[in-house]
Parts: sequence; C-alpha cells; structure tokens
Amino acid sequence: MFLTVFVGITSLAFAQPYNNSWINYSQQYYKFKVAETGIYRIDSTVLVNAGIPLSTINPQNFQLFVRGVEIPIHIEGEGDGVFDGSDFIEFYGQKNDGWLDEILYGSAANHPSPHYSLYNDTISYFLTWNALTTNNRLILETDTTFSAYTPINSFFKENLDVYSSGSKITLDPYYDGKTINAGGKAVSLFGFSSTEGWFDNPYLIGGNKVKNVATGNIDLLGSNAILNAVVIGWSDYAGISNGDHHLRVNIGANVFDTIFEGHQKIDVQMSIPLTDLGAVSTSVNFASINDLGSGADKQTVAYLKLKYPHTMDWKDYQFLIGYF
Ligand SMILES: [Ca+2]
Ligand SMILES: [Ca+2]
Repeated sequence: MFLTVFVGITSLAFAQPYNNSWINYSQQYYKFKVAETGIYRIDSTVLVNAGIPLSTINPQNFQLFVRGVEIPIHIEGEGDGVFDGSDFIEFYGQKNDGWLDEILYGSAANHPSPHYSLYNDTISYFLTWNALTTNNRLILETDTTFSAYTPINSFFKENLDVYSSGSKITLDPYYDGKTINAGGKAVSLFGFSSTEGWFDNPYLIGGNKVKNVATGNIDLLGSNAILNAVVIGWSDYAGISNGDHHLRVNIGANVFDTIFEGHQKIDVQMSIPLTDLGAVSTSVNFASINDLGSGADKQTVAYLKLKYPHTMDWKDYQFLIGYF
C-alpha cells in the first residue's frame, strides 16, 4: 500500500530556538506532512510540481529529515546520477506520537501515554539535498538463496491500542490530572502530572471496561504473551488517604491486582500463558473493585500493548503481501 504524498513549497520557519543543529542553512528544505504510518512513495511529478529543480540534482544528494534526524530512504534509479521520470523516493513514514511531550512530564516513567501526542498526530518531514553521494539509504537485500537459512516458526506481534477519545458528550476526554486544594477549590498543577492527558472514558466504582485485542495465529510453542497497560487513577476520595482505588486487571484466570491512593499512574504488566489467549481475540478486563469503603473510584485506561508469538501465516497482513 502506498500513501500519497503532497510536497509543498514551504519556507523553513522554526519557532523553537533550540535543537536546530540538524539544519544546514545553505540548503533548501521542502516540507510535507505525515499523519498516517506506512510506506510512502514520492514520484518525479510530485517533486517537479513542488518546484524542486530536479534536472539539476543528482538524486544521490537527497536527504530526508524528521524529528531532527536524517532517516534512511530508497531512491529507485539513483545509480545513474539522474532523477528520471520513472525514478522515485520511498521511505517508511511514521505519524507523530508523544516523543516531544516527554519533556513536559519530566521523564519516560511519568509519561502516561507515550504513543499519543498531546497536540497533533501530524508530523513534518523535510526533504533536502546536499553535495554528497553518501547520504542515508536503505540497504536492499538481494540474497534469494532461501535454502541457506533455517525458517523460524513465529515472530512477536505487538498489538497497541491507544485510548484517547473518551466521551465528548458527557465527559471531557482530556483529563487535567492531579489537583491541589487551594482555598477549598481543586486546582490543577502548573506542570504536567503523570495523570494528565487524553485517555479512555473512565469506569466508576464497582464498574469495569473490557478491551478486546486481536490474537489470531498464535504459535503455541512460543513463550508467554506480555501485556503492558497504563491505568490512571482519576479521583481522590477525601475520606480515605491510604488507598481509595482498587484496580483488578484480568485475562481469564490471570490477575493483576493493586490498591492505590488518589491520582496515580499505574503500570500494569502481566505474563500470560498462550493457552489463555483467544484464537481470534482476547478480552482484557479492567475493573474497579468496590471493597475499600471508598466513596469514589474513577479509573481510566491510557493504552494497552499485547505482545505474543504469531505464526508465519500472514493472512491478516494482506496489504504487506500485496506490496512484496
Ligand atoms: Ca535514474
Ligand atoms: Ca484519597
């Protein structure tokens, strides 16, 4: 699957005064935006229409930058030093995530939803060219002697589900996180607490949320599946000061159980025997257990990640098979 790229002529104007060391001010940069992760192709028509003087550039001189670093690209037909009409640039483009937000939270450990940007799912890529022919390129695999290798039985598949929309009708999906009491009013902190961000709809005291994760084509001879999730304590019941939330996560008979106090980010990790995964999908249950005498327990899920050994049957990856 190829995603269409529109390259726009945009002057390079940076608001931030720091971390611009990747920019060479004697080069021109063409900016385009990526909002979806996938394999992208930019053909000669797009480049010419964007105003890039393609006939004067050796394609080996092209560089692509994102997040302040040069990333590897493939340029079909660059070997002859001419960007012909049928030549093109290909690269693996990734949408924006929370990489730049980590500074706001102070550390990775305090960052509740690192796969989701607080501000924008779109990121800018910058195409430029220099005088070098040693720029960052993908190395093409040309070995087709498959018989020389031992096949593997499976690979680790990672399902990532990020919850960010909440309910826009009855509840604000953006949660301000921990508050302090100022003159009888709950006031949010100046900085970002580890319980602030975009999360799922909360579940309340005694309630629960079930998340279903696709788990087809399990290699039952592989090692255990690993669940990682972040749960946010979204309330602080004043009547209890040493544990007003009771969280229980279960996958079948596998249980993660903890009691915690007030606004906190809880890192859930569980090792799940493969026989406890569903052949099609697996239910992960997040529950508030009402046994603490607490008057309030609001919890929400930021994200979950389930990694398990997947057979080499790639029938659920049809877009990739189409590409290869
Ligand atoms: Ca060529
Ligand atoms: Ca409390």
